[in-house]
Amino acid sequence: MDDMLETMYAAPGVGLAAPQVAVHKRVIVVDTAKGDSERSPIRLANPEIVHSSDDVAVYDEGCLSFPDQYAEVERPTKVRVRYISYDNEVQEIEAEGLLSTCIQHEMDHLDGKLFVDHISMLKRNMILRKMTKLKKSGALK
Ligand code: GNR
Ligand code: NI
Repeated sequence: MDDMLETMYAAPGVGLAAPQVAVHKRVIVVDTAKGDSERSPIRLANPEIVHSSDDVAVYDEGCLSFPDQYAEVERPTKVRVRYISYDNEVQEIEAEGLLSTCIQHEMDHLDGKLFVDHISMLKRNMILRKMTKLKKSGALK
């Protein structure tokens, strides 16, 4: 799990899900602390959303799985998430803002979903075409 944190900080990213690094576990890590302030990672195993707000917020999301591609994604503003903590305790966290967006984005990865699954087909195809081009040009693996 600490390898996941290092990968996330190195990226750099504000979140990482185990499947992104070929680990087949329902584990995500997030750290939405800004800039060079102290690291404040949260490690969540088996995260479950126990409540989502009815109101939604739009965030310009990126993903390590789609380098340099961004799109506005609408998600519930607040979520209450139950998870197993690093010390094996059942815990709940109430998240809003970037943390909320990030946890929902990472939880999607656990189910093989990506942020492009939340946007219009037109925008998704634009991003997928750009990715194909980048791959052909050899800029990406
Ligand atoms: O680093 C990341 N930034 C980000 C910005 C807005 C919404 C979601 C994210 S998560 C992303 C890292 C990543 O792709 N994790 O899966
Ligand atoms: Ni991602």
